[in-house]
Amino acid sequence: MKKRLIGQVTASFKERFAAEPGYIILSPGRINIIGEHVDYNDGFVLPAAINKYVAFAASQNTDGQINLYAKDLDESYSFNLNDTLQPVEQMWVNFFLGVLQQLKDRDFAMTGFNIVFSSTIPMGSGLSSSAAVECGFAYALNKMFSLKLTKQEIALIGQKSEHTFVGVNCGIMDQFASVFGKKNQVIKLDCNTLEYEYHKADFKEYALLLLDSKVKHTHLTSGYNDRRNEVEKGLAILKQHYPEVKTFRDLNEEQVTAVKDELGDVIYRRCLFVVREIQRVLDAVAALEANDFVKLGGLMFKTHDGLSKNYEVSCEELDFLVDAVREDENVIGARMMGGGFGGCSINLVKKEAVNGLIERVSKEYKEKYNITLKAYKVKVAKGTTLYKEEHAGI
Ligand code: GAF
Repeated sequence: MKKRLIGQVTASFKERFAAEPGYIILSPGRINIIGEHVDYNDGFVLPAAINKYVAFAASQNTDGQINLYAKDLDESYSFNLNDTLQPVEQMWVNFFLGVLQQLKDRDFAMTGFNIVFSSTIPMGSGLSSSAAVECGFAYALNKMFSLKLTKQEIALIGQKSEHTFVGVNCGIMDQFASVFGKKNQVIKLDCNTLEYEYHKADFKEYALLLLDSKVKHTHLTSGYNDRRNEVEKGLAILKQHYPEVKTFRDLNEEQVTAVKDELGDVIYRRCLFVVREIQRVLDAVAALEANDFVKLGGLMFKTHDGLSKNYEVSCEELDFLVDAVREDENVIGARMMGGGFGGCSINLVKKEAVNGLIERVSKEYKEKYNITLKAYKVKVAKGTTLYKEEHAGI
């Protein structure tokens, strides 16, 4: 699949620009085992890059033009390097413009370039296709123009570009996972300090399975930014009561509950979720290290319930998908994954039961919602990489 994707962007690049691409870059989507909506709350997360990618074929040019071609959409966009950049209507273009603006702000020397890209990451499914585009593009520019950006800078540029040109105040998890992903390793990331460590993504007799509700979200129209505002308000109130507190990780459940009346029901429940979820990630890492997958799975179910009832970022279809596996003896953990309001659930399933489970849940889902479920058996893969480099001689 990876080879096919690369073959396709290469052929498309040659057809469009009558030359071999100088660079081929692969930038992966991500899963997250646990730690949802806590990256922007200074918590810990446990994501990993997966074997679904955005592939870029790229080369510098000499005429100062920037030519982008979205192969999957058959849409192109061209402009001059010296043009003033502003968000445009074609959303995919904004991922590129945002990154470029970040580099312009840093006064990096660049020339024009040509890019063709194509993706196997389903869009709007909570697998971070947008972060993969941002980071893959920043990575491509880094290589083409020898900008000497570190991996962390690439991730931060991706995040900032999402804030400024896409309008989603996302945390750092998606970009970090896409860039820092390692084969068969999950990343425990401290979103406050950006310190990270890898843990083996070996779930022994269990497989990771994603079930795509096919309910599409865009974080802009969803409540993502609203949630950020709510928890910010909550933290400000909590800090007045506990002056020693700097971030949510300094708080415990009892402290949050003691201020319940002042927080009000909604903000109280948001804050409660955050404090609990930060702790759950630490417990999950301990469970993973101890090969206690039943414990890990139990925490995933708890995360789902918190996201659904207290953080309110799930939706009926995702709740259905999680409930459909709750009592299944072959499934030890499941929850909605990513920003929410649609997208995928992530499931830990006995390897030999995966196909049967897909069949059963697909049937039930079709009956209930008349939607054809999609299932992805994902593997934990390497982060953004240069697949091929040939000096194009320009
Ligand atoms: C989205 C965001 F982009 C991430 O930063 C993160 O907040 C996630 O939702 C929820 O955990 O993917």
